[in-house]
Amino acid sequence: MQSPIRKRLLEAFTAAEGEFLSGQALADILQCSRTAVWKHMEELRKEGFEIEAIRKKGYRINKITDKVTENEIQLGLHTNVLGKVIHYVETVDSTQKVAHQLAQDGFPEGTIVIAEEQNHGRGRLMRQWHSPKASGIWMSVILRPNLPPFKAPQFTLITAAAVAQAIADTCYVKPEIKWPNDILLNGKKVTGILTELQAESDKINAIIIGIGINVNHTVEDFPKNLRSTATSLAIATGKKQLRAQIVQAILERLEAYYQLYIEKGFAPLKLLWENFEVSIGKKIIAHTIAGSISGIARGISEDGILKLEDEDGKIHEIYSADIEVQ
Ligand code: BT5
Repeated sequence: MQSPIRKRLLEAFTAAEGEFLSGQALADILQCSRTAVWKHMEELRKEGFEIEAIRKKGYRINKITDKVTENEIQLGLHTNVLGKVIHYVETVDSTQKVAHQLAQDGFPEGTIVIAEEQNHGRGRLMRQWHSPKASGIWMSVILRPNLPPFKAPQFTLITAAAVAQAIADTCYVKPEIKWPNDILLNGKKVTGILTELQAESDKINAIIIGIGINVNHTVEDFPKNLRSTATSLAIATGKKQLRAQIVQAILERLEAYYQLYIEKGFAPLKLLWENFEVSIGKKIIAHTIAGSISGIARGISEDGILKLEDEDGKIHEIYSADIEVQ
């Protein structure tokens, strides 16, 4: 984990919004010597940050590399809770697994786990999630809402709306959400969301939200069986994207949407989600564990449950399924 002094240093540069900070000002903020400040700046330089150091003006951090370390994410992150504790690992089996452990160990709300690579990234129903090195965002977020467990599925939709908006803001494309947990670009999956729970019968202890985004993959980076259904932000936009910047945008959006949800309930979030949704009003097949039902998607309830009208006009409430839009 990052040292508290490093954290304060990056917070100071975030607050400076690209302006120079003098060695003395930094020494005062961090309560250390100017030599110690210089040492910290050198360490950041070694990690790949571009540091400008000008006599009488001080330091400025100009550029970030395309890594998703604590430092990269923290520099320029404007949140109060989400991402205040960042657990970065190069390689991991699944960030979900690590986040579950941290949640059990009492790590606070807003803690994130992020990895360059996952060996056993997972989707729903223990499906595999392809998570190769350095090309995607493989992240889990711990939230601790004071709510009953049946509200948890709403968090998939809140997260989908936040991630879709963050992608739109950083990559200038309009993603589409397919209920409940897919985000698509040009009809192909760019993001999957996995919401898991630690709860007692009437109370959530922690929600672990897994977010997987294909960022800089080329078509060849996907295994053959995914090439016709998966895409990346780089493929869709024609250029490489900075992962840390997207992570920051997601954390900022998710924090704002989460706060809105706690204050006003699901209704405003439903509207934000519907901005990006593509299957409502269309003929769909819902593949559930109990079998498949086809009909027209009539929308979602105030609790985030999909309403599907079959040929006889009967409305089915779908809690979890894979949706095929026809
Ligand atoms: C999901 O499941 O879409 C949820 C994916 C969540 C992944 C994140 S990464 C960070 C965190 N740590 C984890 O271990 N997981 C979370 P589902 O709707 O079940 O979709 C899984 C299906 O998507 C697979 O069966 C494949 O068909 C397909 N798939 C696998 N990897 C993919 C990828 N990288 N891009 C697009 N589709 C993929």
